[in-house]
Amino acid sequence: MKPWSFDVTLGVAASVALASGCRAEAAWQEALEISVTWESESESMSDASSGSESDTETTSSTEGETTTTGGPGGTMSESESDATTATTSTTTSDPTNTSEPADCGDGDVQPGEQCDDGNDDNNDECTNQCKHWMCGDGYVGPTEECDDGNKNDDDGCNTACARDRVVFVTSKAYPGNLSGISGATSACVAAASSGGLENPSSYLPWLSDSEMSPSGFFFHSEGRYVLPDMITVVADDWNDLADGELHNPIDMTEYAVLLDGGPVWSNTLPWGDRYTESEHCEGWTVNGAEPGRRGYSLATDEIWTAIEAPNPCSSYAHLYCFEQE
Ligand SMILES: [Ca+2]
Ligand SMILES: [Ca+2]
Ligand SMILES: [Ca+2]
Ligand SMILES: [Ca+2]
Repeated sequence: MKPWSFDVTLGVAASVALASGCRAEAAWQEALEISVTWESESESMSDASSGSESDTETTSSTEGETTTTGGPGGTMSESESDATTATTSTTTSDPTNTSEPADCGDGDVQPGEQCDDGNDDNNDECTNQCKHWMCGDGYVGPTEECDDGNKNDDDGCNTACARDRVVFVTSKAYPGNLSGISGATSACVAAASSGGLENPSSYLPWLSDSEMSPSGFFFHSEGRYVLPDMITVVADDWNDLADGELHNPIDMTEYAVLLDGGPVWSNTLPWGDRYTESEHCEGWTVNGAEPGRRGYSLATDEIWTAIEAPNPCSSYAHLYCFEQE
């Protein structure tokens, strides 16, 4: 660098040391160390710049260093230094420019990209930001039911990217002859359709016979189970539903009207397994004195699905209908 700069620095250091009036010796020592370091840096820079230059210029540079006051050598040295700096910065920025810049969407994975499928589809495994799909990114990925990009579990799309599903109790009551679980399914679908619910064909009845039970043939949702008002929460997810305690009773019909309490055919335990082997109105096909198990629509404990004693299949009861996938 410049001898005149060297002098100025020493001068400033000295002034500071004297003004402070303490530890002057240490300050001087520090100033000298700085100047020595600076000078050696200056020399190495000069060496580097002169390495590829002619002998004449090297001599000129040396002359500049030996001059302690400003002069042609100092000025020359400064201009050389600038040139070196300019060259250096150009040289260091060149590799960045020559390496391929990340171009999301070109189909090739470059540094800074997690993936690049080269398409405009945000709902596949690679988003248009060239990131792997994930729950919370605001795009509905391959196995996500929804993704609203927030941390709110109570807005219809939770942080597991699972949506709400509707459960209701039918407004109608039926005797035990439901034409089997398939007939009860038709009743649920018809009710959901009459109530104007979405996905009416996806509803299934909460019923067990000797062959099947909801724990086996129901979709086990990671999302909430809500009443048709889409507000009242019955359970946070399948596991919460199956733990024997509901947040709120399933007491709202497909028309989003509260049912003022009523029995509900089920023969099903809270966790979805069959309650008894035989008390299911013979597969929900008879309406005589045969026994059938029921629940009660205003209960939030296990009674919601499992009243202690059976009732004759000639009696009338409602159905719980659950939206599936
Ligand atoms: Ca790319
Ligand atoms: Ca994509
Ligand atoms: Ca997502
Ligand atoms: Ca949410």
